[in-house]
Amino acid sequence: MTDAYSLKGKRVYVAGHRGMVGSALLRRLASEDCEILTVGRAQVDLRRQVEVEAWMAQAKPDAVFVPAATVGGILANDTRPAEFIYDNLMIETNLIDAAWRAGVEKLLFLGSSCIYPKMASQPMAEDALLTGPLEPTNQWYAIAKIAGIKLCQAYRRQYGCDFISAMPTNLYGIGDNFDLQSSHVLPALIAKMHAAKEARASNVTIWGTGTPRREFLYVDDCADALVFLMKTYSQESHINVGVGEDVSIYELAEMIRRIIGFDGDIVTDPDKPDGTPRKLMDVTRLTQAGWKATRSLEDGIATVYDWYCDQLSARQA
Ligand code: GFB
Repeated sequence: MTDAYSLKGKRVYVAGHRGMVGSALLRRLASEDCEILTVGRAQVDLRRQVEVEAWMAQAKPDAVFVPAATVGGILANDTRPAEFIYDNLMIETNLIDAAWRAGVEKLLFLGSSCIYPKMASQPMAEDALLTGPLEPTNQWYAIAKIAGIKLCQAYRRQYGCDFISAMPTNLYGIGDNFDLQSSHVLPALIAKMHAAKEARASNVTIWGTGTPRREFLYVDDCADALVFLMKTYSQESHINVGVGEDVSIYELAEMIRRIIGFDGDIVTDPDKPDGTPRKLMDVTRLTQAGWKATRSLEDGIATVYDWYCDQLSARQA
């Protein structure tokens, strides 16, 4: 941790403000004394260099958060590799280069825990990067996110830009994607169990063996960590953002079943991919810097479930 960077009076651009993380950043930044800048996809497609360059040159932000990305769960990653590699490489390259050209003072790039090797020793510390082969289902996304880290490092070295990277663990929260084909496991299991409860079904099927372990961070905790890092972190190495605790997918399913009040069985489907066996973050550096997550997984799931039910009711009204 080095020099403090103040957001006071700054023009802060959140790229990807309609996404789950971007929306949480807007909520968190509302309590900072700064001017928040956003631009919609209809006006600027972040995959198009000319559009990003023109907007950045005219908007002249002081600080930039880059949560913008094409994201999805294991099946989406596995079946749409071109989108995951192309969109993410373009989005981050355009934003980072345009930020340098526009004289942005500080930029925070957001990656993912899937940058680490499939069989990385656990918990995964920052220096596990590029020490082994990636998980095949999400290598496309991982390669793009690794390139993002390297872009920040390269612009820091060659041009002296204060560009940093944060690697969050699996995120969840309000505003998540609940589409069963493209979502991550947590919203998928909420949607499946809720539907099963409504239909009085006897069981719910979860993909894979249920044995992989995942760590889950509530998105508003993540946004708080990102603002903390924007203000306090200024190093070439990326930094992990997580809680440092994980659960098996089966345990997650049991927790969601209990919170939703579904009393049927949980059935596994080993024909579906498990992905990485375990992705536990080593959050020593973040903890030592003075940041810790506050929301428990149970509490977070209950909050998301309430929000999900409200959305369903609003749609039916
Ligand atoms: O959340 P998820 O899709 O992504 O899956 P990853 C996590 C685990 O949950 C896998 C299992 O072992 C899945 O097989 N799972 C069980 C399910 N039931 C379901 C279900 O109904 N839907 C889904 N989606 N999974 C992603 C990467 O990996 O995580 C991305 O592909 C990114 O690139 C993201 O890094 C954070 O944790 O396996």
